[in-house]
Amino acid sequence: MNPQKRIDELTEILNEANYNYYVLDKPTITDQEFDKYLRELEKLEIEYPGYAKETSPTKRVGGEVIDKFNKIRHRIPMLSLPDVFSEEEIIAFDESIRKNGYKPSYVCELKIDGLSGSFHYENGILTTGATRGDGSTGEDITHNVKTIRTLPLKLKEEIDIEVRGEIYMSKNTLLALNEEREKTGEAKLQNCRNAAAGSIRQLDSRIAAKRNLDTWIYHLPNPEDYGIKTHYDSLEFMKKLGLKVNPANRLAKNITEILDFIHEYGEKRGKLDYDIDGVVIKVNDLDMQKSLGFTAKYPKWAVAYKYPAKEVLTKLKDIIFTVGRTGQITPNAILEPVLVAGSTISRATLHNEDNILKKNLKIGDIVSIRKAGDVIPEVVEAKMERRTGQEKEFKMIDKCPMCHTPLVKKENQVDYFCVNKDCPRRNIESLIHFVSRDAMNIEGLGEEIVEELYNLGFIKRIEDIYSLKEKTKEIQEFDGYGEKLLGKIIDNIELSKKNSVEKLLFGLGIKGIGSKTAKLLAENYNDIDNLARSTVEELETIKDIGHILAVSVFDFFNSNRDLIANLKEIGLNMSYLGPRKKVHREITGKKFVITGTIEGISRNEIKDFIELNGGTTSESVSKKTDVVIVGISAGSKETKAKELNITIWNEEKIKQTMKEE
Ligand code: 0OW
Repeated sequence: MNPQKRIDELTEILNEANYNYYVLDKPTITDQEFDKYLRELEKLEIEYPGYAKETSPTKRVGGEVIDKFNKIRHRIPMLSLPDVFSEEEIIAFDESIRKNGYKPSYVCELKIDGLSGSFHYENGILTTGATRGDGSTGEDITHNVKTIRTLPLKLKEEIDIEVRGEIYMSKNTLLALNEEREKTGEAKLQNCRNAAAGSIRQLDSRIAAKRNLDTWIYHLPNPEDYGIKTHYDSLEFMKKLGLKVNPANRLAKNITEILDFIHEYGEKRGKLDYDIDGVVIKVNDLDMQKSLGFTAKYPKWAVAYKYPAKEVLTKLKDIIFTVGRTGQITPNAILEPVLVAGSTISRATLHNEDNILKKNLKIGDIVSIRKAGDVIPEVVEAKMERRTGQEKEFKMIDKCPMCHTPLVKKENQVDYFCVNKDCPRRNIESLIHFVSRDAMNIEGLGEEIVEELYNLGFIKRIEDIYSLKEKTKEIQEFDGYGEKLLGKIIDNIELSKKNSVEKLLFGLGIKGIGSKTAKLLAENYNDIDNLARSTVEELETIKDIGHILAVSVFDFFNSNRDLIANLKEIGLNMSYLGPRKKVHREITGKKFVITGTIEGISRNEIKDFIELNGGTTSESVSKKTDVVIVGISAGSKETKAKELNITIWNEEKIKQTMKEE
């Protein structure tokens, strides 16, 4: 018997059997036959390891253990979806498309509640699997993706393709896993989504292989490369390749059909063997998608309708106050623990005093809780009819719960603040923010550890984080700080020095600067010295940076020169390492008017491009106009531009400029 030939044969038989069993749910051979073939193949692969194929089904059981996740950049960003919660918002979405003169039909898809993944095939062979991450950079999870039995290791065609879909865990799998964990005394997995996320991020693929993960494939990032014209056709195309595409997907030619689909699955979803948290509505025509374009985060041609969250009742046991890094005081509800949409809730923010008074909440009330947007728990209202008279009135505190400084409430603002710059709580929160995932991302330095190291005096200010390594001996004297744990934290602290500068900018907690704006500043200034030297006026020319943010950045750098110098001295990277965004200086701060049509580029695309580069557009030509972009059949605006001696850009100039990314 020729072992290579037999190995190829068995691989083919078993992969085909897997496809029929897991993807089509139509088994073609019995489990016994499958096991017999699998055992024969495993034996042959051990005897002739060189003959084992990349697509061997023996990879499904895992075996590869990695020590960390490598980063993978997505060639085409993996976007998220804007959430809508009502029929009116769906109608508004449809209108926003029709107002461009389009007559859209849609595809409705169940919104699978898992985590999105990108799957690359080369010559029909599965080569890479990655998480979405922040949309541009994800984590390499190939070793675990190969254990997902419904994701073919080999497509039915030998083509290069990237497909995207949701990795999820079925309800039945969660149940079975939790029964197992009950026996072994492990904590139960809260819900399918977290269970899937935790499983796919296992370093040991043998563990992932036991979690019976599943997928639904729902997106082809570059359909035009395969001559595909509609989203529905791209789904059919992927199905033909052997990928698992949800049979519930449905064309909808108008709002009524969209709403019918939403109502139908609002009823059916409890019976599905997987969690859905809504319905995804996508424009079907791909040319229409292309001309509608994107915002920085979302496509303009799709929305996710979210089913209303379920409400549950529980007892409001107490109201406690936390102090944020800005000093903001937040009242929090301490609740009798209760299960809401798959997770146990025991706390919820009450936002501010006004919200509590408006809802007339009293300590001891029975309150209704729901998870807005399926993530943040919200206290909806007190059940007045459940009152016994034992409830306690709520009274706002007037001193900081940590340092007892009298609280300050600014004119017509709702929030109270602790204004003591040395308030321990504020410093601890600032340090927690600095090490957090979207900031310096120092894994292992969790909130409790930061708080404890602060209280033990090892960390008082940001710079102290970077001298912890010299204090390892002293810290180890305290229990809970074993050599291994501390070693990992120290390594991650050193690693954080290599972060791209936007993570430091966000970590510094500059008032009003979130992670997105921090990235914008990093892209535009490249390194922190340029940013520290910038004037308010110059900062204001950046799109989305208004006067208040410009002043906040300017003031921060003028009052934190020592901190920046110290961090530089310590060796933190101070420059932007992401993909360089070419800034078109000839656009920044200039006023444009577009007249006529530019072949192949929509007016919206030109407007977005100009605004992204710090320019503005208006409809009428005046002495204040800097440039008039003239397309085909331009009208009086071109004449006026010539009279006013205003710079004119023709079609070739604007196309050339937009190409220089
Ligand atoms: N969760 C889903 C789902 C879907 C993507 C591709 C273009 C824009 C979003 O079922 N059916 N279709 C898409 O289309 N995305 C989905 O999930 C998204 C991915 C990232 C955040 C959401 O989970």
